[in-house]
Amino acid sequence: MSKRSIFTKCIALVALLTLWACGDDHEPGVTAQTTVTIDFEHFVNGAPVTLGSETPYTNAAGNSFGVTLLRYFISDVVLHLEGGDTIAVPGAHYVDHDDPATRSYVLDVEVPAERLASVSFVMGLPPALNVSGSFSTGPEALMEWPEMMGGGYHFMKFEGRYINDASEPFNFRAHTGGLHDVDYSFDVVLDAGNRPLPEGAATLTVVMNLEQWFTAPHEWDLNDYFTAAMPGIMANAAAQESLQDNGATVFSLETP
Ligand SMILES: [Cu+2]
Repeated sequence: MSKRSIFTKCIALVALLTLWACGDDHEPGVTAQTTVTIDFEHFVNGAPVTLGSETPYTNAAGNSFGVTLLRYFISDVVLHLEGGDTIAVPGAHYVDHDDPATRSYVLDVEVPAERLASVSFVMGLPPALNVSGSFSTGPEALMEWPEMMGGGYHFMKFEGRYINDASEPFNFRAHTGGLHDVDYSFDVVLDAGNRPLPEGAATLTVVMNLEQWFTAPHEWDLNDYFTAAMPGIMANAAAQESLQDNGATVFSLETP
C-alpha cells in the first residue's frame, strides 16, 4: 500500500468518525428537555416602569400617576405545546418588583424542547390556593387579606400616587383579592406563536402593562376610587370586578 493510499484512508476514517460524533447525539426516542424560566417585567405605556414618588405617567382618563410598589401572585402556570400536550406547574409564585429574585420564576418541571403554542396562568390565587395561613413566612405572608373581608391573600398590591382634581398628589392603593366568597382571580392565556423552546434552558418574558389596569373596558378616573372620603377599594366589590375585567389586557408575552 502506498503512503498516499494510507493517508487517504486515514482522512476518510477521521471524516467518518467526525460525522458519527456530530450526528444526532440524543438517544433514539428520547426528546430533548428544557428548563423554562418565566421572567416578569413591568411596563407603563410601553416602557419599563421606574418606581418612585413622582407622577410621570398618564392613564387613559388623563390622570398623572406614578408607581411606588408592585407585588402580586400568579399561579397554576400551564405550558401548552404545539402538538397539544400540556405541562402543568401547580402552585403560586410571588412577584415583587423591588426584589429581582422574585421576578424570575424557574418552573420546577422537565419540559420537552418542542414548540410552545401558549402559556396560561391565573392572576392572583384561585380559591384552592387562597387559604388563610398557607403562607406562614416570607413576604408572601405579608400579603394577607383581612379575615373580616373573607381572609386569604391579596392578589395584588399596586400602589402609587396620582394628581387629583384638586391638583394635589394623592396616594392610591389598588389592592385586589377575593372578597368574602367571591373570587376575583382570573385566567390569563398568552399566545406564544409556536416559538421553539431551546434545549437546556428557555426563557419566557411576561410583561404586566400597568396602565391597562385603568384602561378598558372600564376607564378608571382615579378620582372616582381614591379620595380622602373613601376607605379604599378592598371592600368594594364593584371595583374588584372592574379591575378583574380590565385585567384581560394587562399581560403580554414578549416576542423572543
Ligand atoms: Cu390591601
